[in-house]
Amino acid sequence: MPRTRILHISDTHLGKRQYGSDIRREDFAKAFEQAIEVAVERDVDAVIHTGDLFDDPVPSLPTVMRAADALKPLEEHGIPFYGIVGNHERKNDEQWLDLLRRTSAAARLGKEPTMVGEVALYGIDAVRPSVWDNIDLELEEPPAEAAWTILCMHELLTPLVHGMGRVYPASEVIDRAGIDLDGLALGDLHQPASSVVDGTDVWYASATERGGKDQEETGVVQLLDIDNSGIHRRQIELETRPFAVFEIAFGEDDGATHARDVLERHDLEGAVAKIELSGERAAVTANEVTQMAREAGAAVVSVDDNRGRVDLDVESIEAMSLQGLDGAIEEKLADEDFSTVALDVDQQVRKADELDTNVNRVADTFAESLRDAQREAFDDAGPEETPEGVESLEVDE
Ligand SMILES: [Mn+2]
Repeated sequence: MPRTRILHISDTHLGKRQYGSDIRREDFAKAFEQAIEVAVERDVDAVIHTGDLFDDPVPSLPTVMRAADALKPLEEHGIPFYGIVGNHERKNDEQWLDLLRRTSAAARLGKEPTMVGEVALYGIDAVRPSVWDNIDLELEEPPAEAAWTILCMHELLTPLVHGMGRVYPASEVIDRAGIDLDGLALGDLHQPASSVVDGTDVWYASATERGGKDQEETGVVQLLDIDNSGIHRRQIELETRPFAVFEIAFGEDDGATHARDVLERHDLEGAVAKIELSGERAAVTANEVTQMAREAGAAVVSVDDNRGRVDLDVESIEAMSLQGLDGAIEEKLADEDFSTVALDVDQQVRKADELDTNVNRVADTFAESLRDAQREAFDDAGPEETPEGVESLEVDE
């Protein structure tokens, strides 16, 4: 078969004003533009984007226009851009990707194959957790000329991801797809990861920019080189803004001088400075630290002031039987008229032992459930909606 090259990018989160910063919004746009440049320079046969093109279900007009502009070089070079819809940008009916599709800048992948050379590409948009068990994931058979098959999804799957809220086994996806899958190209995890599951190559592309201080391996894209011998993947790094993530611990007598000393030990020039203040409440404010970091050259500064936190008396809580504690909470909850979403959030917070390590992820999931519930209640739910009609709101086939 002829060689086919596909650039896999994901989680570009266009429009994200990280830490409330316009500079960061610009960084996210630039990372996407760089990824497109890579596609043009390497003259790939297609680009696949596995979701969260936009950070928000309602991106601003300038953000949408910037995305359309960024895609122009692909059009000029005849390189198709194929996408699926991620959980961040998902709307109930038409998607932003549909708008870009109308300008012929982009196309959506679906359960029917899209051929690039002899590679059959498929895509399934991010699935709402509430319909995961029942949704049809079965793909159409590939045509006879297809030598390889790749499915694009935006989900957190084991064994590549653990303990991050709702995760599903990759083996289940491969099984439910119902065809012989050679590759499962994934988005949603903001770091690269790969594995082989039941003979299928499974991998995450990573985000193109760093979405949080704990995402250390972002800013990369994956170049897929597909020939007779299989799907070969090469990671290409983008140039992204450096992060300086550190803590300033204050003792009782520490003040501005101490803060300055710690700041001096880090290279902040042009960086995103993500600083945690810990220890004693001292005679220097978070604002002053922000100012100092700016003076030291940081382009973007975000300070978490965690000084003077009172630790919970764990022993006295443990002394109360946990069973009794849960029982007491259930009793109180039963007295209140909470929505199912609220109760679901409560349940998950109380039973999640992974909360400590993945607060952001869990918060993300909650934000998503809340948004979904909000939309079901107020938005463009449409006439076909029934009380259990979540399925009717599901993405296009
Ligand atoms: Mn994402």
